[in-house]
Amino acid sequence: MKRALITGITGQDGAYLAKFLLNKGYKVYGLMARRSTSTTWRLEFLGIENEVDLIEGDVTDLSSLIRALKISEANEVYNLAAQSFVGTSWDQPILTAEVTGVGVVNLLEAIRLTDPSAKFYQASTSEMFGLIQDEKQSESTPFYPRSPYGVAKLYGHWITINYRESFNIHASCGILFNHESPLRGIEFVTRKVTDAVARIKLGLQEELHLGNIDAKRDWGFAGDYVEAMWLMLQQENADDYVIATGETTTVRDMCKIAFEYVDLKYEEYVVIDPKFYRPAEVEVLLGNPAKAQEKLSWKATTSLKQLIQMMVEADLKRVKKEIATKG
Ligand code: NAP
Ligand code: F7E
Repeated sequence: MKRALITGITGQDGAYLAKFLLNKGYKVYGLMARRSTSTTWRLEFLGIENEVDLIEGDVTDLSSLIRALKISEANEVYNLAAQSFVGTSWDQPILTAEVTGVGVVNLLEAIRLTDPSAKFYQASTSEMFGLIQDEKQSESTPFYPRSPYGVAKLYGHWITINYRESFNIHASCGILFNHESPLRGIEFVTRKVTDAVARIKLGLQEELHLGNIDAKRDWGFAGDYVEAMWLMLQQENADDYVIATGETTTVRDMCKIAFEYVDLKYEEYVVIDPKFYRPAEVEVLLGNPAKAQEKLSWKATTSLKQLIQMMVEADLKRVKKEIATKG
């Protein structure tokens, strides 16, 4: 039986990846940071909270990573842990550097010290392209990060490549473009919109305050993207891959899809609020996933419309439940 260790197992991707690996017959371990309240709601949503082994630890604490690797004896290590919200990275740049950047080298060092034959996946990001240097971003596009988060991820990206080249560790980076789901954190724009659509439709909210709705993103479904992570670690040689849909849409048009699904017009509810503008914006992202398609036979299969509808449906269900519970 193959054994996997997932850092960030309580996050959106961690939960979907855990479910995916369990379905493949893996023994799944998850590194879980200690918080004062429970963080397992996503694992519960997917019905796998009792099927994974959770090990307490933090990517900023090398000793906890060594302990987690020793307990799990993992053949595959997926590093998904991060301070992943771009907006917060300007308010907590040092924490972001320590968790999202230095956390990566901590885990790579822990692998070197325990079992260097373990395969490693690093969650790199399209945020590293930032101020884009090619119209369609691929593995050869130069990076130009625009946020402390993007800068921290760039360190994680290059240190992963460096450990592959220096120590022959099977370490791959997935440069994933935005991917969403009903398990997306509420602060990210898609989920903020689908939650608001549900609340407005059910009479609990009147307006939706947003920032730059002209920004464009290449949005896919997280459930599709975790398969690409696994595929990377099944290759004979480690490498880096862009994972994207190859289509880009404005926040405005994404809103339109969400509101229209419940027969509402976004123009009547969206209020532009400067509070949500960022000190430096990534205006447009559009990925070229040709390499992943050719080498991994991977392709995104969920359209943005299907994704947003799935998210609105899930939020309608949640909000109805909330109303019923409150009486
Ligand atoms: P997420 O929902 O924000 O999950 C982040 C996870 O990291 C959570 O489980 C969180 O634990 C954990 N974490 C935070 N600080 C930690 C620490 N110091 N030690 C250990 N664990 C810690 O993110 P996601 O959307 O699933 O994304 C997964 C990874 O892919 C992240 O690295 C993200 O930066 C990257 N990525 C995401 C996207 C995207 O569009 N979703 C695109 C490209 C790359 P708590 O639950 O306790 O907070
Ligand atoms: O913003 C604009 C905002 O926060 C998308 C993370 O998973 O993907 C994610 O980062 C766009 C930006 O995601 C609001 O300015 C407008 O242009 O949903 P987001 P992100 O910043 O693209 C990358 C690939 C990651 O790696 C990250 O971890 O939407 N926008 N108005 C808004 N964004 C938010 N959050 N809230 C607004 O009110």
